Amino acid sequence: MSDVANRILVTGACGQLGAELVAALREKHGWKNVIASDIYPSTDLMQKDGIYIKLDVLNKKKLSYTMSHLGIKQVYHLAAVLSAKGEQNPLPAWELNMQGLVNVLDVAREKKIKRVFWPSSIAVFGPQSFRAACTQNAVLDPMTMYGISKMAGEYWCRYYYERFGVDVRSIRYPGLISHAANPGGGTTDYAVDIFHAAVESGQYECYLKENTGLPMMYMPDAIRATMELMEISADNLTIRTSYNLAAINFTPKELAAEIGKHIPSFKVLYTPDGRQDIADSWPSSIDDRFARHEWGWRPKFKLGDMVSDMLCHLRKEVYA
Ligand code: AKB
Repeated sequence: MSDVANRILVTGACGQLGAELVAALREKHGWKNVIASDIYPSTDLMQKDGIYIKLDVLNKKKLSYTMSHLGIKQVYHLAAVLSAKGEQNPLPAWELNMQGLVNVLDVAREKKIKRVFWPSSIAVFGPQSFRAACTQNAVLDPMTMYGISKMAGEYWCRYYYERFGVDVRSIRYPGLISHAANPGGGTTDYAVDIFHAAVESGQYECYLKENTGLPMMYMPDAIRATMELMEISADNLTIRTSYNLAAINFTPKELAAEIGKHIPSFKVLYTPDGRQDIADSWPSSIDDRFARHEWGWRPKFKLGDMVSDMLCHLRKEVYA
């Protein structure tokens, strides 16, 4: 495949998933072929390993021009507002999450883009879905604007695939944990914040109750899953809404205990806030058998591996 045939655009590249996905895609496809974009002005940091452009996905004209001008063949459309932030301002969250996706899908149709990736979330589930081992085809019952936009987005993706043949692929991510980039505005963010607090101050005030179990995943697994899904032949795939994906399930108490094995004096105080209601509406674990059967998905990181690796990286940064 020529360089141009591989040219990729990543929207929302400055977010938690984007920052690491851009690096992994550049490693695989070459720095010239992966264009990072977000709404922020360019900085040296964003440009240091490749091309960065300021791009608002709500500006369809500029999106369309960018795709033609740069010869884009694949898009990873990550720009979105997450669950907790979306509840503070539901209408702008709907606008970005929904219109942004529709713009990307429609430009992909016009420009005959080869493949599109779009992240969905466990937030599509809710009180009427299964609480444990929530299945692929469980009822979708989102309680947040973020979840509503992800549910609607899944059907937009399937519509563009069925109606126009746009090869769009999607994963319902659980909470993502990473040492390289911070999440912003999610309900599962505590599972990242807790590590920074453990290393920096030895104590953490958690906004969820200690026994709130949620599905989570370490970023290297999430990146690998994303790239595996985008590389598999379309013939293997039967789900054109979004694939359930699972790795590790734990409560704040279990995570704190695992961190305590490395930092015995670590203390956590539990003071639940509005995010508790969101967490309570989500499943505590996910059944991902379709991803396993259709594209061979297997997570590598268990709770203990993830905690050791996170602490090792964060300690290096703090004591560098
Ligand atoms: C959030 O908490 O909003 C996200 C998600 C589960 O999609 N991390």
